[in-house]
Amino acid sequence: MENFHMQVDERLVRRAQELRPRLREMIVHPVRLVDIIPRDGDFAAVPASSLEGLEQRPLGRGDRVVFDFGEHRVGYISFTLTSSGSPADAPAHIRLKFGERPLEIAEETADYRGNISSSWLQEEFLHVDVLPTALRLPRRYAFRYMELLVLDTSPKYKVCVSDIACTAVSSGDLSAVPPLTGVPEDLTEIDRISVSTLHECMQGVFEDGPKRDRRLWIGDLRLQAQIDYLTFRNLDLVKRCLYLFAGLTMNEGRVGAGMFTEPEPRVDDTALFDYSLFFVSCLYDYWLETADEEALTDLWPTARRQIELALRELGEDDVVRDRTGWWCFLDWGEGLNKQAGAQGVLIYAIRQALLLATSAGDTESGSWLQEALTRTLAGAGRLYDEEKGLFVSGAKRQISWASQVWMVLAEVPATREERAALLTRTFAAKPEIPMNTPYMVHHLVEALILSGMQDRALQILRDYWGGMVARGADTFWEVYDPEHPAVSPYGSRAVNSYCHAWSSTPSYLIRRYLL
Ligand code: RAM
Repeated sequence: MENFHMQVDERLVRRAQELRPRLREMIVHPVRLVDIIPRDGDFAAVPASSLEGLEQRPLGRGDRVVFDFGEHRVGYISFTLTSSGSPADAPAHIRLKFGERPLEIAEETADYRGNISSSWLQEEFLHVDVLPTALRLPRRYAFRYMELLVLDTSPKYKVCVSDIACTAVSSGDLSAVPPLTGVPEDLTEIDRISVSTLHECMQGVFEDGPKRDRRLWIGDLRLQAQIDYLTFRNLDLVKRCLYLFAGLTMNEGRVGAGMFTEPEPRVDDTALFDYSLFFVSCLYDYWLETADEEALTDLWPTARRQIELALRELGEDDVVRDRTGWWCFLDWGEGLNKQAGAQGVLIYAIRQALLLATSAGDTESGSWLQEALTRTLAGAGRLYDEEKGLFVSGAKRQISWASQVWMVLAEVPATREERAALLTRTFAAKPEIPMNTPYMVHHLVEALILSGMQDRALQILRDYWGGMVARGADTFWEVYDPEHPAVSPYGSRAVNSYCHAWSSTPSYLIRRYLL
């Protein structure tokens, strides 16, 4: 972003840093060796030779072994490399590759044609001069599978690998998660995988994905916090993230879409219309959950500011002005027009801000927020196509899931029955723009539940997340389209994140609404 500057509120940042969590460590070992084989347009791991005796098995140029750690891990790898044969007369050159799923091991790095950095591919090249050597890799990896490929030794010696371990880290305590009882088996499994997904993303902050982007995004935070309240209840981690976003804002006090934490916290220079407004939502949810007066007092001004800034984006007709470029998120996917969805998110946030204003005793804001609600609801009405019975977005009057779902979540149709009818018409209309992420499907499921369409919601949850389970998910994925399993917003599925917090919402949906 041009002319970006960061506004710092030292006191809030200090408070965020006081809330920095202690990471729990656990030493884990591989459970078996596997081979990766192609299967149905994807890849699968099948058992290979035994792990036993590996430390005596010499590996020379071109030899490879793939370790399976049994489940998804986030952590630091260590192992010992020894020589076998003559003394090591040349360095050992090895490559390690990590995959959350088998396909990341199978896909050749040289073939990568994605549109984000290839540095996200989890790979490490090592020259080891002295053997034996105990190695500990400095980078943190997110993986279940680790491939070790010997690029070269020398004609006179080979290497043996032993003591392979991973120091797995998370700030989540799995033993604190209340067990689910009396729930059908498939939902229990979906819940278990959701909890694992969130666990792996709970680090120094709520990361979106521990493989990529390994950072705090506010759209992801909103959902992570909602799940956390019903599972880990790591309330201080939510509070820390809120204080980071409020302590480090962009120009004019705008909450940024994302946050880096190392070496020092700093806000990313990306702003997204919906993500900034989600600061209000995060605070609203946190306040309802904790009644934490300190947080409300400290953070309400930042929340209020997001609404003020968003209202500036309204046109004369009280509709959010449509824009080009990456100005609002809602979902990944080609061609999605964001205008109507943005209007929905704005109304959703204004309603929450009204409660926060009352709780904070800010009566003056209460009255302009009330007026803003009336205006934006009237604006939303202008996006409604009477003939089609659906909301349209942008100059081309696009019909998408995102637009209808956000209008429902914002309670634009005034009654539950009207909201249900809108969703029913949407199914019938089969919008040309599909949903591409578990993030968007989550919002559809929640919209259905809140409109009294529980059965349909449950069916989608079972089919969609169950589809990932059927495809071998240990943790839930950033993107998933059952029709197109190789889909990626980045031009290569090798850089997709396969442990993505915004996909772990079934735990929230099941525990909050379906029990
Ligand atoms: C991607 C990540 C993240 C999301 C943003 C908008 O980089 O998947 O989770 O919030 O986009």
